[in-house]
Amino acid sequence: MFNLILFGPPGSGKGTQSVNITETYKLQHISTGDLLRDEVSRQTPLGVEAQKYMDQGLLVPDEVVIGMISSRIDETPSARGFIFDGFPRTKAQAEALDKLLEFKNTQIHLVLSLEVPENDLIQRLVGRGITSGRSDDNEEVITKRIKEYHAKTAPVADHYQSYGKLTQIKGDNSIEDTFKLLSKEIDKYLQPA
Ligand code: B4P
Repeated sequence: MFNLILFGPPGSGKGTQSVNITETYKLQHISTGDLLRDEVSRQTPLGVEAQKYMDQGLLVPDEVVIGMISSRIDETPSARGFIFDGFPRTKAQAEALDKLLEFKNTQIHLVLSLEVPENDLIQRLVGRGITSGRSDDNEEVITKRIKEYHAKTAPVADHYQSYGKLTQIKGDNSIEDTFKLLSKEIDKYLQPA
């Protein structure tokens, strides 16, 4: 089993690149953003709770997200591996994920961190907001999301750096060129399926 975290600030391209990686390497894709938006659209009790945070550009509480991840991993016990997209986003989530995987006799093998200048992030997300209708893609909320990233999510990189698992990837090239850089790193562990 090979487990990968795709890491980076809002709009760095985690979701975009996860699609390519999932197809090429046949990994199971787990996006907490997608899972939460699905709960919101179905207006489940979890979704109603999560929406209050997401609409303000804040992170959803750790216990909500960790529970969701745990059941998703259990759904596909025979997976070739997982790609975690947008998770973990806090040090508490990272520690919970490490424990969860240890319990399943596996671990995170690689963390690829997409590096994109802040101006590009804002431009991309404002652009996405025009077409996606996402309530968190307007300039005021985007600024809050980036602030939340620096305060709570950036320390996750240090956590994996301390285990020698973090590799930084230049993320402001085209989608295709960024994918090539990511693939070069993944190929060291796993061949395309
Ligand atoms: P997410 O859904 O994870 O999304 P994101 O950070 O906004 O974007 P991503 O990095 O995936 O960018 P994308 O590829 O779409 O989070 C949304 C919210 O959910 C959070 O704010 C939080 O409230 C909540 N949440 C999620 N996970 C959580 C967790 N673990 N704990 C607590 N709360 C959580 O790309 C963005 C745009 O850029 C797209 O339009 C794309 O087309 C474009 N783009 C991508 N790559 C490009 C490139 N190379 N060049 C030009 N444009 C590019």
